[in-house]
Formats: sequence, structure tokens, C-alpha cells
Amino acid sequence: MMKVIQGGTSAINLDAALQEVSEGLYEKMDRLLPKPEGGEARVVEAMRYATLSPGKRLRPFLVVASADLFGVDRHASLHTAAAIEFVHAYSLVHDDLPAMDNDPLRRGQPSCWAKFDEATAILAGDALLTFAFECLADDRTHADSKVRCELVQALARASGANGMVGGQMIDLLSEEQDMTIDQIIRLQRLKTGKLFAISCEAGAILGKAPQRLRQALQGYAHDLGLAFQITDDLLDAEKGSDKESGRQDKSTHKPTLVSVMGLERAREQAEMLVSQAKSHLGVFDKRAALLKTLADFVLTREH
Ligand code: GRG
Repeated sequence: MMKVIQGGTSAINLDAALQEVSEGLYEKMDRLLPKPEGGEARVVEAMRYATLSPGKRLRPFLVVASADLFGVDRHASLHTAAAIEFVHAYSLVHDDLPAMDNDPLRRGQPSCWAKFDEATAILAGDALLTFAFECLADDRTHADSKVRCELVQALARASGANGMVGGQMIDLLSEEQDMTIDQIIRLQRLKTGKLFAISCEAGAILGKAPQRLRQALQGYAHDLGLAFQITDDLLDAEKGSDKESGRQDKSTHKPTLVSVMGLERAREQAEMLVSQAKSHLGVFDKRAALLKTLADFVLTREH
């Protein structure tokens, strides 16, 4: 279904904008990723399988839309977006492993370990993570080495022990545990929010944006990431097992904002966060219409 939302004087076609980024990203990733050759071909095939399968590409979209605010060249923003998507893909490959979520499906098809094998999936995830930093360090990311260094540091922080990996650790430990709302929010902000935040921040870093504008984008991403996680949990709770969406029934005993607050309050919370996310973008006026539309999409998405 096409989503056309009125933003200022022009209609915003989010589907077309997402599609454009998605196609540009696919081409970029396909060109950047190694080709399967030699004795190591199997791990490269697994890397390509995990990244070139059809994801929503929300993080790349955030990079490109944020970078567009500062007039960044599209090749540079897609290059950076590919690096962040490689980290995201690695996290999904490892999250699906039997030692973690033990999920045989991802994006409606066999997950990486189910298609290949566990050892290959571990190696493919490792290779995607390291490849992301190789891409960022490449001068096609930005001519200024300081900018590249800043991106490397920001992505490493967002992904590591005080970022996504830390959130995943807390998540794994949370099974069968009581957690307060604040503890769950912290877990979600680390596990999902940090990668959303670096995606928006990357656009600002590439555009050498002033601190005030970086902070506005951080605030937006912060609230959007949490809203996204709540809607993810709402979809799990509302849809359960659904072949069409590729979702599996995840009846685990991990606390989520939905399990603690209930469906209705959790939805209200997501709505409040989306409205707050959009209000951070006031400084950009109409130029941020696409990012605002994306925030609305997070509330209405069906997968
Ligand atoms: C293994 C270090 C490590 C981290 C895993 C991302 C993650 C951390 C776990 C994924 C578990 C999960 C389903 C989290 C809910 C939110 C989320 C990140 C969903 C997946 O992102 P989407 O919906 O995926 O953007 P697509 O497939 O569209 O790219």
C-alpha cells in the first residue's frame, strides 16, 4: 500500500523514497562485498545471503535522509549506509544462532545458520562486522580522514559492549527475570536504539554538521529507536506466528515494554515517542519532512 503523507506544500511518498534507497543500497552492497572465490567462497556466500536478502533498510534510509539534510553526496551516504547495514546484518545472523535466539527463519527465509551451518554463520557475522569498518575507513566514505575516523569510532561505540552487544547481553540475561520499566528501556536503547542513533548521526558527521543539529538528530533517533522496538514487540504480541510476515511465534519469557505495560499503554507510549521524535526535527523545518514521515511509518508498519 502506498503511503503518501502531506508534508508542507509537497506530498511525501515514503514508499518511493524507501525503494530508491533500498535499490541504491543493494547495488552498493553487491559491489562492495567480496565475490565467492577460492577455498573461502562459502563464508562469502553466507555474507551475501545475509545482507542481500530483502530487509526494510530503515537504518540505511536514516543515514541517507539525515545526510541529505546537509547536502552530502549520495555515493558517500550510501557507502556509509552499507557499512551500518553490514553491522545490522551481522547482529541478525548472530542473534538467530541456536546459542542465542535459535531462530530458523529470518526475513521469511531460512536464517543464515539454517541455510549454511552454525560455524559458517558465526564466521559470516564476524566477517560482516570487520568488513563494515574496512568500508568506513575507505576514502570513498569521505575525503577527510578525520570524518572517517569519527564514523569508525561512533559505529564501534554503538555496536560494542556499551551499545548493541551490551543490550543483547542484558536481553539474554533477562529471561525469567523481573525488570523495571527503566531497565527494559535501557536494554532496548542499547540493543536497538544505538544503531538507529549512529545511523542518523552518521549523516550529520558526513555533513560536518554543527553540534546543535547533531543533537536534534540524536534526540529524534533516540525516541524513534525505542518506538520501533515497542512496535516490534506489539507486532510479535498481536500477530504471533504469521507465515506471510515471516514472523515466528516467540513465546519467550523475556520482559518487554508490552509485557509490562500491556498492549494499550505500550501503543500510547510508542505514539508519544513518535510525536516527541518529530518535535526534535523542528530546527530543520520542511527539509525534515521525510524523516517525520518515516517516524509515522514506524507506528503503522505491519512487518
Ligand atoms: C547478536 C550482537 C548481537 C546483537 C543482536 C539486533 C539484535 C541484537 C537482535 C535482533 C532481535 C530483534 C528482533 C530485535 C527487535 C528489533 C530489531 C532490531 C529488529 C530487526 O530489525 P529490522 O526489523 O530488520 O529493521 P530488517 O530485516 O528489516 O533489516
